[in-house]
Amino acid sequence: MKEMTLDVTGMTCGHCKSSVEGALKELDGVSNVDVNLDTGKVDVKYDEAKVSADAMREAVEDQGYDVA
Ligand SMILES: [Cu+2]
Repeated sequence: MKEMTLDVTGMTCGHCKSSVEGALKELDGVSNVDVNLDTGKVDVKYDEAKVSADAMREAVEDQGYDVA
């Protein structure tokens, strides 16, 4: 299990938070998502054998947010 932090911009409210959380949790291999709205930091625990950092980035971008 690996951990990484995504820097997400454009999240402003609880709805944004749940969109991002939901999109990441839907990915096979992602086991935990922790979104901090104030900082835009999204901590993700994931299985690197099942999901790549790029796939997670894309999932967030598909929701309309930017990942640094
Ligand atoms: Cu929002």
